[in-house]
Amino acid sequence: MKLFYAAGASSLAPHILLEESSLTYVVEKVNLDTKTWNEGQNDYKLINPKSYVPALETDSGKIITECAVILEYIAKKVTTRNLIAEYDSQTYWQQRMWLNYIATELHKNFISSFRKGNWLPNTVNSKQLVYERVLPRPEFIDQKLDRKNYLVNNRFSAPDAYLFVITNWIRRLEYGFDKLVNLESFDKNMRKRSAIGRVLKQEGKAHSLQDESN
Ligand SMILES: N[C@@H](CCC(=O)N[C@@H](CS)C(=O)NCC(=O)O)C(=O)O
Repeated sequence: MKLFYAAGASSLAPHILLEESSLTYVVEKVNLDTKTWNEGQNDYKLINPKSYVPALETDSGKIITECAVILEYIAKKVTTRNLIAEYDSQTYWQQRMWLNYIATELHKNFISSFRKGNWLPNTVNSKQLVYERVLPRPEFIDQKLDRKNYLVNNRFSAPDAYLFVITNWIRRLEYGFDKLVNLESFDKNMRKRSAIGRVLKQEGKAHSLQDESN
């Protein structure tokens, strides 16, 4: 499998899940400014015409996009790790609800309406606006976590990898975890996982959020 990613973007979630699994995979870094990959030689829109990451090329050559769908695809490929439960079990639907909630209520709400493309906010004003729009959702998750380390049945599964993207963004945007103590300990706990340490090291520095309004 081949994962198309950008450092620190939502593609971090499938990258983590691949590293947690025993699956063989490679990663391809996408330049989201030029929409190219392979050191600027290949047109990324030929991989994903929606022009954002993540995209996954499967072993049979299919291209799958949309973060939550890619996570489910990877999780289902691994039979030994319980990364997603059996279809139609109560646990499966809980996991599906979290994946959808994170995709629609958190991931997209973090996007700044003042920046071109799907970018995180980068000005004082847009950061504040996004904070007000987003905060009720992390507060809801914080209550649900209630001192547990993981979202479902207190064991690591696909939605946790996605939630980590969000806590990583809360850090990156310097919002702080004042009202989000359970999410802060979730974030700390996830950082202790060796797979996550390896992925963060491999991806390196995330795209700059330098304030362009100055
Ligand atoms: N609906 C997509 C959204 C993906 C998305 O927003 N990707 C961002 C990074 S987190 C991106 O590639 N933005 C660059 C752009 O749109 O130019 C999904 O769930 O995968």
